Amino acid sequence: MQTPHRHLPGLADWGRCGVMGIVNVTPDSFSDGGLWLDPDKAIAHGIDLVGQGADLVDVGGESTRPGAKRVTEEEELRRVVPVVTGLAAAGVTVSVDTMRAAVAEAAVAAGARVINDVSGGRADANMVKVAAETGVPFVVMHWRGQSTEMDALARYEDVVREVVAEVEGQIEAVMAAGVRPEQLIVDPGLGFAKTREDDWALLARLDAWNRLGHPLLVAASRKRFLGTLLADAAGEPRPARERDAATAAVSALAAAAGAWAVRVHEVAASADAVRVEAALRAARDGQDGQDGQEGRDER
Ligand code: PMM
Repeated sequence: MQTPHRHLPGLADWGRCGVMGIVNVTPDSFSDGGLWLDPDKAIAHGIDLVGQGADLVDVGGESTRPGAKRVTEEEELRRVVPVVTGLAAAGVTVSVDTMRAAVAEAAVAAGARVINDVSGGRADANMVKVAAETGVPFVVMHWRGQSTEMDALARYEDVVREVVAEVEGQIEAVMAAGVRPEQLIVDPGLGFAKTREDDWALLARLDAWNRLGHPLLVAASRKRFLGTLLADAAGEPRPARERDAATAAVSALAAAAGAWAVRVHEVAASADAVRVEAALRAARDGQDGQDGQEGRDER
């Protein structure tokens, strides 16, 4: 089991797997597109997620669902910055979900404390510089290409080995450009250039990330591999918003595998799940300690 390295610059140590609540300020995200386009609604939703147990809130202004077209930088800035500003002013720990350096930079200036780049610095050549200069935690997710092409890029011989190795290579690249190792968070990128089988294989082997020694973020929430798993008798995938119980189950399992945080749309159930896992972990550790004590008494 991974012992998560939880000390990321500028972030609290939650003492358990964290919960990152999602606020997509987009018209077209696959499960919540259009719900939070209005900045006031988005801010209220982010605050609500914290009330439900989120440790931080991930604000994104561009959908990355398979096939999605890119928005312009101006539009992304217009969506993201007021929401980051409002949430940060309310005391919320904010992460910005963007592939654009200018958006990341503006969001950090507005109070964001994490840059969550699904391309891990590959989509925009200036991103790594912004990550290095701001010094905030930086998510390096496994990514092979933009949403319009990613389904065609899901070709692997050994998905776990290749995904970990590709992220490792990207970590070396971002560190060579000045990002410090303690800033880095890794993420398998479930659903990004992955088949359903690939997603399950990656989830089954979260321990494979231990070797890299960076905190692990797991973002399974409402993704299509869960929809397919829970398909009805006619084979119709379960609708996205009815995948939250399955998402919470993944949250408990990811926490047990030592994940640093899970990224979810519906926070309450995952917040409970990670607390259950933390209690089990503490009981197990306590038990271990007691066993040791008994052993000493016997001697
Ligand atoms: N997935 C989505 C968006 N952002 N960020 C990280 N770090 N990892 C992910 O897997 C990830 C992400 C797509 O889901 P959404 O459209 O529901 O936000």
